[in-house]
Amino acid sequence: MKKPTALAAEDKALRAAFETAYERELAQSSHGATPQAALHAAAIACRETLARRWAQTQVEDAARGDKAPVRRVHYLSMEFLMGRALSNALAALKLAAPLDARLAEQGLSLGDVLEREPDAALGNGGLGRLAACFLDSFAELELPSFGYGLRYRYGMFTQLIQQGRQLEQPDDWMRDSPAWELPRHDLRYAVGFGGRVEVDASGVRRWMPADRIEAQAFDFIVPAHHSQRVSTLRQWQAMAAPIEFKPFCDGNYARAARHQVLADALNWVLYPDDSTEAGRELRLKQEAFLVSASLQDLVARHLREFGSLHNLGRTNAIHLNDTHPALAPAELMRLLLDEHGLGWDEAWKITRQAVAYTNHTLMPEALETWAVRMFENLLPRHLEIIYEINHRFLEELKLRFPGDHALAARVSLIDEGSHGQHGHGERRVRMASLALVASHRVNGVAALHSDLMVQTIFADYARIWPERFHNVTNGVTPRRWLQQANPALSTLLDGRIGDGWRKDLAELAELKPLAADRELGAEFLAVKRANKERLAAVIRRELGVSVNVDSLFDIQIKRIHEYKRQLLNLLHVIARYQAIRDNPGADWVPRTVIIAGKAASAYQMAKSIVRLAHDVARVINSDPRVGDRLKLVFLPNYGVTLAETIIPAADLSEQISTAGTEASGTGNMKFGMNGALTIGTWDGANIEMAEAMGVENMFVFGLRADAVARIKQLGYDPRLYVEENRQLKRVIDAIAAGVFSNGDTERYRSLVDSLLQRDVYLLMADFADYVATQAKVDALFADRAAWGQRALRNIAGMGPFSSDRTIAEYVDRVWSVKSLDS
Ligand code: NBG
Repeated sequence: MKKPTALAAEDKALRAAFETAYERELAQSSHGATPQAALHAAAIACRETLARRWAQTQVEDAARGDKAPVRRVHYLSMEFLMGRALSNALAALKLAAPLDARLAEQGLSLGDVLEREPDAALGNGGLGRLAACFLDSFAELELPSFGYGLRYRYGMFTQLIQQGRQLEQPDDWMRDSPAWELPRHDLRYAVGFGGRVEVDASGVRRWMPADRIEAQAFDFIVPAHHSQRVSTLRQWQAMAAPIEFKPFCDGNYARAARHQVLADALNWVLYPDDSTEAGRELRLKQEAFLVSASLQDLVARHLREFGSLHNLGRTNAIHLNDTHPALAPAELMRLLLDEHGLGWDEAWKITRQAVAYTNHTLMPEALETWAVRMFENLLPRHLEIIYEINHRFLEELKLRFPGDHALAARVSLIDEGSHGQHGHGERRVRMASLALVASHRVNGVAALHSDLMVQTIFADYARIWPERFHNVTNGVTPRRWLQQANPALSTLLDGRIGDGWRKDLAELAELKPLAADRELGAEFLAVKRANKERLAAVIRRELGVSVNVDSLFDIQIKRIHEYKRQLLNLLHVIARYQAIRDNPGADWVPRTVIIAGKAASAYQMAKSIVRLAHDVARVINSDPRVGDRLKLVFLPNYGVTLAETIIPAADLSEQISTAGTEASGTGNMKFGMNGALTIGTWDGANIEMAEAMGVENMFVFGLRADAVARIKQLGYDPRLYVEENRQLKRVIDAIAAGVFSNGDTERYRSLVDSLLQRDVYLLMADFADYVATQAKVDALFADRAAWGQRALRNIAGMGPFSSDRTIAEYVDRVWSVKSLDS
């Protein structure tokens, strides 16, 4: 802890920095400044302190030497979904109150200023947001670390809704973003593409790339909240070689600017999907660019600190966030062999010590593979190295499993193309296999997912190296998702159990004996109601729909995907709508169903679900017979910032994926710690949440993963469920008959057909139990005190779901030096 005088001094320094930011960087007086200018000035002022803390952190980390028990972590991720930065910085630096006061003198409000900051949405969903939560915990746990990513010019697309349909627009987030980053002009590395491999007289192989693009580092600093430590997000920017002068003089500008275009493309866009061939090549280039620049940076730092590479694997961890950066082991081998002259065995030993891999989904299409042909064109030396790794791996396998050619074909780093999802007889490099072969540890992100991972997609590898596989359940940072998103609840908690939970979330357990306290229950419900009012105002502003804040706020927010079953949610809404119309006089518990999420631009079924949500909403919300007994709203352009408003206002959290499909979920945790009850399947981290809070405190429904597998094996016929259930049949018939599409019976034909004929995610099988469980939700909600008590029990059980606990486990099981010897 700092002494109060030191704090006051820093505080004063920051106020002064705020003033000088106006003068020197914005060249204006603070008098009459706009909220936009104040945002920039505040960011610059914070950045000054953050930069000082960054330098100090590096000094401390470098002083640890090579006897430190924990290695420096290099977290490689194609995605970081950071959201806004100012409110987090102000909270960490304890500057919100002074800045608020200072802004008031200018006639500005802090809230207004914060609202101007665009989200840094450099990620698609859970995987990217997890990486951002991890950076927060890296700082909080004082872990020597670097997050490495790409500095995308355009983030996750902006979702517009036009006549109920999703339209994608570029997300030009940098335009109004304040200057958080520190450009590192001295940190530049050349990354090669294409060309050929030459062998010199002594047999040394050397890659002669056709193109070289420079990567320059831009650092974004993430502060700890309980110390002066920071963590770093280092993002790479491709810098073009100078224009080609000759073509320029000849008037051939396109030719002269060739390098510029090549470099720019690398940073253009975060891929929402990889469904086009052109996109795939660029995507592989982006991955190679991230991996190469990051590892060159690591090696350079290591040599600066130790002068030799032999201890690189014992002092550095390289963590692969899913398969996207799986090229890393090949690139590290290349650097060690070709650039630094190590022999194969030593280089491989170092690589295996350093690399670890987290898998984030069982969806087989997410395991990237690249056509050998494309690989050869872009990364010929890496392909050679991958062949050699594979050769040695398969030789070893022959000794252990003699004669098992089928096993060898299945686990080989090269898919020979005779079968497999891409077919066409084309040979492909299996990136997940490369990650598995090269890693000393591999983990899934929740207990069920880690089990299924070794039983299904990685079963062969788990048989070869059972000791490599383990589980680390996800978590989220309570600083952003509870403290900042829900200040009123945080204050309430502080008053009852002290503020230690902000550092150690396990302290939430102290709430358990207080859960039955009626006064606390009432105060909790009052906080919830105020948060619902805030969300209701957003809904009114965005959609012009008024919702009843005393209705049950039933919320599903996440990427739109068939396995997440937003469609099951809609089927329940339609069933409820039909029941209300049948019997408007019954004692309905009023509900507001809120959905938000983006569909991948090429994912037609997901887009159709978005459209159905809008069609159903239009019909229900304008039906006078329904009134506020039921409303459905779809909030556009879901992202981190919108989530920060939605989650604290939730009564009910929908976590309804088909059991065995959602690797973990992290939204489920954010809702739980904000006192929403969960209706969920026995899937992902829902299971561990239920166990932590007591399963009687969650609304669990649906088939379990083993039953899902069994039904599929026996031959699942969704039509049987529809024929048997009149309520379900009526819902499906209404969609098919065009009740929600102005009589258009074509609009949802393929959606209905897919439900009736395949229903891959078993909506029909789970519908009845889902609806019955929703009735239990209604019954509890009608008893306000009982609901409040249940919500408090949920919060009390959320202690284990802090990303601080997750990172402590990674340190213990993966990143500590001792993990190398076990
Ligand atoms: C997602 C899973 C989630 C999980 C996050 C973080 C991908 C590929 N996977 O269930 O779908 O919570 O990763 O681990 O985004």
